[in-house]
Formats: sequence, structure tokens, C-alpha cells
Amino acid sequence: MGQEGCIFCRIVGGAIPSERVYEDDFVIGIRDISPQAPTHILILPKIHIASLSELDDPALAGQLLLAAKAIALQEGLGARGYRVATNTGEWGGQSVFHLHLHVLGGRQLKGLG
Ligand code: DGP
Repeated sequence: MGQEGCIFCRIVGGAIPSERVYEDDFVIGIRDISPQAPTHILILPKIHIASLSELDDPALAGQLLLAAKAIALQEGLGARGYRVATNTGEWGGQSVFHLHLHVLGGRQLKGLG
């Protein structure tokens, strides 16, 4: 299943290996291959959705966000804090067009930009 040629669909399906730190019925959490912070997790819906602009299921939106919180706590980021972000489209800096949340933590994060 999944969108042909989509690297994150292949990760969800297991065809491309990843370090999976979280899974429920709707999303998975994997370690980013190019971490921008000591902890950098990506949360992907199991179904192919290109970006936040194509997300219209409020239940899935909630599942993604609550998975981000659960993973942050699981990764020990609760006390000092963390960032959840999703890059959307060209000017948003999105490079993989399968919706994902970034969970970043483990150091002081600077402003967005
Ligand atoms: P974005 O630029 O927001 O679309 O983020 C894409 C992220 O995906 C980027 O931080 C690097 C990560 N990434 C790309 N390819 C792979 C991969 O094959 N495995 C893993 N674990 N992460 C990947």
C-alpha cells in the first residue's frame, strides 16, 4: 500500500528501514536520518497525505499531535521542553511530500526562520 515512489510510504510499509520509536493504529514515529537536535523524531501518518494542506481529518490531526506529546515524554523531553513543527510546501521548507511532524529537543532551540 501507499503512494508509489513515496519514501515515507516505503518506510511505513517497512521496505526502507528506519529506527521506529513509536507506533499506533494511525501513525509511526521514527528517528530523523539527519537530526537537527539531540532528539529529532518524525511522526508520519500511515496513510499517504502530501502535507498539512491536504489534511482534513480532525481525528488524524489529533492523533498526530498527541503522538508528538507521547513521544516527547517517552524521549524524556517533558521537563525541559521541545518543539513540534511541520514544514509545508516549497516556502515552508518541505522536502518529503508525505505529511510529518518534527519533534525536536535535547538542546535550547532558537527562533524559527
Ligand atoms: P522536511 O524537510 O520537513 O520535509 O523533512 C524531511 C525530513 O526527513 C528531513 O529532516 C530528513 C528526513 N528524512 C529524509 N529521508 C529520510 C529517510 O530515509 N529516513 C529517515 N529516518 N529520515 C529521512
